[in-house]
Amino acid sequence: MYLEGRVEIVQGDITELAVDAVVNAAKSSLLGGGGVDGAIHGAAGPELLMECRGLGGAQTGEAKMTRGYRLPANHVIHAVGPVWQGGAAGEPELLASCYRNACELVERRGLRTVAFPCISTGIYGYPIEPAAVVAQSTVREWLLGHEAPERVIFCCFFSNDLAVYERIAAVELALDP
Ligand code: AR6
Repeated sequence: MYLEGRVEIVQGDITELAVDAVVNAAKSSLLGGGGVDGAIHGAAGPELLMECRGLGGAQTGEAKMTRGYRLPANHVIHAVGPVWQGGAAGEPELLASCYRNACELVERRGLRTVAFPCISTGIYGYPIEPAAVVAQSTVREWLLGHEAPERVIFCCFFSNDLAVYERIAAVELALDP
């Protein structure tokens, strides 16, 4: 934990977290897929897809919110991460936009807690280390300027991802005011 307990890193299945919003690593159509997207749709039930059909998709870096249906989380924020193309195609900025836009939705909708998966680091191929740096530095910068979210959980599915996140968190902790 760092930033006075506002940032927490856990290992687990994001579909089990009882938070105000879980973030989904979606594709542009916002109509479901594999990975965490498939897990979230599977756990939320078919009503989630019905609501997603009305969203009209999203651009890479954008985020849109739905209800959480059968998830313990009240809402799902569908964020579209970039496909990794080597790192020189604007991927870091697009990935940072996902985290910022999700935090902005949390703030605008008056929510308090949000959990993020490691967006883009599965099927979209973004290497975990640079993705974790973008995730944590972007969220830190947002939290320093805003009261919401009160708490951000980074939910790592794999133990290797957790180890990378913890290592980067140690650097972030050293930056605490
Ligand atoms: N809880 C937490 N994290 C998970 C879970 C889970 N239940 N399942 C997987 N992850 P990915 P992307 C982690 O591939 O790379 C979909 O088809 C996984 O280990 O889900 O952004 C979409 O529709 C990895 O760390 O998303 C898009 O087409 C992270 O979630 C595309 O995949 C993200 O991996 C998006 O690819």
